[in-house]
Amino acid sequence: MNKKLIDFQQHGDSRGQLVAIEESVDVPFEIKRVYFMYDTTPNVRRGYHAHKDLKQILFCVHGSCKVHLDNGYETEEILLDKPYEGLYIENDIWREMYDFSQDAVLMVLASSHYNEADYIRDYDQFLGYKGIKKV
Ligand code: T46
Repeated sequence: MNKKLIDFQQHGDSRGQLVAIEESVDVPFEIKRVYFMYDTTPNVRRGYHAHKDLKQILFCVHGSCKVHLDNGYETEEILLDKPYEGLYIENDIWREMYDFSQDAVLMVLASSHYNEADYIRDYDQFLGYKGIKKV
């Protein structure tokens, strides 16, 4: 699976924690976009798509959520519950986000501007795009 969990440095002292993220230093791409989601409806599942050309790092900066990843051959469930931990995902991975805690804030750093044409929102198309035959 083309993904990595990255622990970013925490600059903690008696006042609390601070995490700094610098483009091309801590993050292996140019940061073109930042978005975040919060107030997620209970039991909601989001995502249900893959990207053709996008690198992203997902942080649950508050609360927790899970991410289902699927590269067409194998799946993984990742728990994000630490504000300093980032889930780096590259192209061609189907993702779904779920089990959001009520207070969850999921923040994403992305390597490109928003482009709907980069999304593959149909699972069978995703398998076809990857050249995987359905059994
Ligand atoms: C991803 C996962 C982790 C914008 O206008 N600009 C943006 O940058 C984004 C991300 C979304 N939108 C609009 C498009 C939709 O009308 O916001 C609405 C919700 O987006 P979407 O249904 O794609 O959200 P999720 O949570 O299913 O997926 C998002 C990202 O879209 C996606 O790239 O990898 O989070």
